[in-house]
Amino acid sequence: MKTEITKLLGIEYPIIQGGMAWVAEYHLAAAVSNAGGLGIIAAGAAPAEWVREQIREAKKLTDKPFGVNIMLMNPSADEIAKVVVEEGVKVVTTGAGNPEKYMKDWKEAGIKVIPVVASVALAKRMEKCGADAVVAEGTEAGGHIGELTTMVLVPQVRDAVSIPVIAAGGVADGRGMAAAFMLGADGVQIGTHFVVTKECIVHQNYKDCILKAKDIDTRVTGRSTGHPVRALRNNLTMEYLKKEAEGASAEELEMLAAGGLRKAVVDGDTRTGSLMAGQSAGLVKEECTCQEFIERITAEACALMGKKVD
Ligand code: TUI
Repeated sequence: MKTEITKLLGIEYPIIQGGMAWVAEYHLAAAVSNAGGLGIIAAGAAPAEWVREQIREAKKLTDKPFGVNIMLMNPSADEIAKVVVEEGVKVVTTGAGNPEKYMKDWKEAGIKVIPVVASVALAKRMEKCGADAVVAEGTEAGGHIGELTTMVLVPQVRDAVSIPVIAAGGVADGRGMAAAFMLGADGVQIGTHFVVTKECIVHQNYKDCILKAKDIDTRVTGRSTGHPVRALRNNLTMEYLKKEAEGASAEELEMLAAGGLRKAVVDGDTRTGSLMAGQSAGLVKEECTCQEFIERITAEACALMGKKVD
């Protein structure tokens, strides 16, 4: 299936994997790239040397292109920005901020830069400073989110920029993928469904929670601090929302959530861990390999669009 995104990145399917902190390590990234998508290692809040190690491990498992996601609130973002250049990473995606100050170095190194944006203004700014494409991520997504839905964000970003657009937030099957193309996207970024793939190393309890989730089972915490995060409803999100309603300070809220993602991913603590997931969790029905998932969703999308997979 050829689109501007498969051409830009030299991949087989226009599917990139979301840069999910703790979840998206080298096993998942290599599996997605080997299956013909673009796998991504998420730096999350990790130190730069961890990221370097992950890149080296991924290279042992795949000779296909893969990317690194840099979460710009990470205090080590400056160092990680250098590591991706030193290690010859082909693609960088960024989240939770504006990557403008790194752009010159990355472009000089020949890196394809794809910022994740949640607004038209940032998409335009990213095009102006040399981004190769943007991910337009709607509020249906998991983790740190913006306000606009995928349905309204993607076509407005499409109209505002000439570079390729990748739709994210709410895509978990062929219908969502086909819809993304109808909205003007050239590809999709998928997070939540990749959490339940066989190659993903998260604790089985986390996968089971996504598989069991219904349409209304996510909650958004952190609106009061300006850092909204979507995760599956559990003891942590309920406690957090209660404290927010009571007017708790940012420090108190931070203490409550500290280490939550690690607890969910590594320890399988589904009560007090942060089970970040998008609203598409309700569409995720079974664990499968990355290859099975990518082939299925592409075939479904092509059937809906009346296209043959080539
Ligand atoms: O970055 C994400 N999703 C994430 S990052 C993350 S790590 C984390 N862990 C614990 C607490 C909080 C975060 C989990 N999920 N998605 C991409 C994304 N970027 N969504 C929204 C944005 C965004 C928002 C505002 C990008 C830029 C922005 O403003 C930039 C500016 O300066 O104008």
